[in-house]
Amino acid sequence: MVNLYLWVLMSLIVALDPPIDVDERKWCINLIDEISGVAQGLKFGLPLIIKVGVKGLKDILSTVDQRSKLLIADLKLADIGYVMSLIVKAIANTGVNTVIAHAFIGVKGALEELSKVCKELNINLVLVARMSHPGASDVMDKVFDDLLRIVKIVNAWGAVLPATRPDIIKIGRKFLGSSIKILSPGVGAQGAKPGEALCAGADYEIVGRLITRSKDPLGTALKVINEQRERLRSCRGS
Ligand code: BMP
Repeated sequence: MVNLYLWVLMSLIVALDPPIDVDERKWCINLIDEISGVAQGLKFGLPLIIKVGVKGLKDILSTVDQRSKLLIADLKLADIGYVMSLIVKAIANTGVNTVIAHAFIGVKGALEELSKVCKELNINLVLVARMSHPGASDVMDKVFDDLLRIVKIVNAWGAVLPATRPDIIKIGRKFLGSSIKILSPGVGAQGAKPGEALCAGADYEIVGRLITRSKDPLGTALKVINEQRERLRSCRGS
């Protein structure tokens, strides 16, 4: 088996969603400085991007020294293809290499166009197929097969599936095969334990508040990695 430790080291994505009452630029740069050595990816969402803008995001990303990392703009795009393409083009020169859009908007006139633009810009496209909060069952569960089908038709680089529902990750992995990455949020603050999503077939676990709101973000990130490794060891054997 591939070295479990190395594999786990490549599985943590930290979600940087600054609280409302901080200097978000400083907050992000300090956290990146502290944890980026142990995180394979950093996810920047709308709470940050709305506040600092595209230029601010570019400044923040210029402090990340390893370009091999996943630098994700979590835009949760859900619009017509023309508008989503404008948004991705506007953010492309910040240094992000991955964007997130919703699968439910469908292919024609929307995701097919977005996917083409992402390919031209060398940006990974990740589609949300099922969210991590309890209310995702109101609609998303009813159309989950369709959402997975869309991820496959678009040939997205990755899919978001919930760490809070390992059963759903297992179904997603079976349907999507091994070439589409699975990114799983919901670890820590939303209740999933580190490693549970990896055991169910995810490639990455997205962790936000558990790490970013901790008094010791690096120590907590290392604990998460350790717990991921322990859980993987017991679910897969080492
Ligand atoms: P936290 O670990 O603090 O709960 O953060 C989870 C992150 O993952 C947030 O940035 C959120 O936007 C994102 N996310 C989620 O929680 N559930 C989803 O289904 C999709 C997400 O992108």
